[in-house]
Amino acid sequence: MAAKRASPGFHVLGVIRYGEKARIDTNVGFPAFSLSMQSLDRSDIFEVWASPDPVVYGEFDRIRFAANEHILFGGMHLQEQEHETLELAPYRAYRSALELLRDQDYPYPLRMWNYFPGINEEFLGLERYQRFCLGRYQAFAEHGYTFDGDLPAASAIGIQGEGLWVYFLAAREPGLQIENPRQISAYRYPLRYGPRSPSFSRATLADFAGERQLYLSGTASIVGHETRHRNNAAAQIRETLANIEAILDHPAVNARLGVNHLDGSSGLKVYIRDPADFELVSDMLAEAVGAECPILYLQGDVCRRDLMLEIEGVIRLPR
Ligand code: 3EB
Repeated sequence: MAAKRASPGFHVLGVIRYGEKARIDTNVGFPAFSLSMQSLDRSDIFEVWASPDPVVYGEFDRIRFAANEHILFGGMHLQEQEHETLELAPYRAYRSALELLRDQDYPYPLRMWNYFPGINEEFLGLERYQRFCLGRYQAFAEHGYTFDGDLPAASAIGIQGEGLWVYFLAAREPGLQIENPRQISAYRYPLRYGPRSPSFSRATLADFAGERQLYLSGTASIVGHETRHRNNAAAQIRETLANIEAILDHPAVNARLGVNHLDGSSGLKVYIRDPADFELVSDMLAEAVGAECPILYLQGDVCRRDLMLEIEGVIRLPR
């Protein structure tokens, strides 16, 4: 997220803005995407991934990317094709992304973001989120990624507009896949959640360029594999915070990061399904999280119908 510390240099890897009109900004030299998601606090905070070291830029297939000697940032937009069901879009997107990573030698995806419309709509017996999971799973499997060691942290959120947006960070060196002891790993969810499980980790811990970064994902109000607190936003927030705490308390995370509170070293993105819940969520987070922690509040549909919100985050600390 937005780099706050003064660094020796400031080179842009990529920028994501949130607003009305979705587009790829081709007038700038770096990958820049605007997604159609409403900012609930009307802020115009946007997301900047920056590098202290010089960056090279490129294009591959439909991907615009930027890389320094440690990490690669890339992003793309794929239209859905007529006469096809949704899963082909994530399948193609992930195949391209994984080919790019192999080609450029950043084979370890750390963090992936996925946005597409109608995530909870059903078509021919499967929810679009389940179809998304089919395509993503297939691409990871074909590229030889294992599901209990190689999966990135991820978000899959329903937005306005058309087509599938995917952006990602990957590294030359592997990150550490972290799972949450309070939750069944998503890649081991029972079949009733869909024919192919969601391919993401609860968090990834990565080291590069003198920094340690933790990417938090999939912290929504799920315990075991079940949604808790249907129709109770306050209780879902508390459960989500308990899930975040469990990740921070994870022995590997605790030993290498030693953070037990979200503060100025963190940045959060909060997706809220119903804008009417914004005030409650932001009040409760203001109490739970240090005031120095930047938070981006967005209207987004979480991938399970009964989940009212989801919090993702990045924590960065000097090593
Ligand atoms: C869950 O645990 C919550 O499919 O990439 C959260 C974060 C969720 C990421 C994904 C799904 C994803 O199933 C939903």
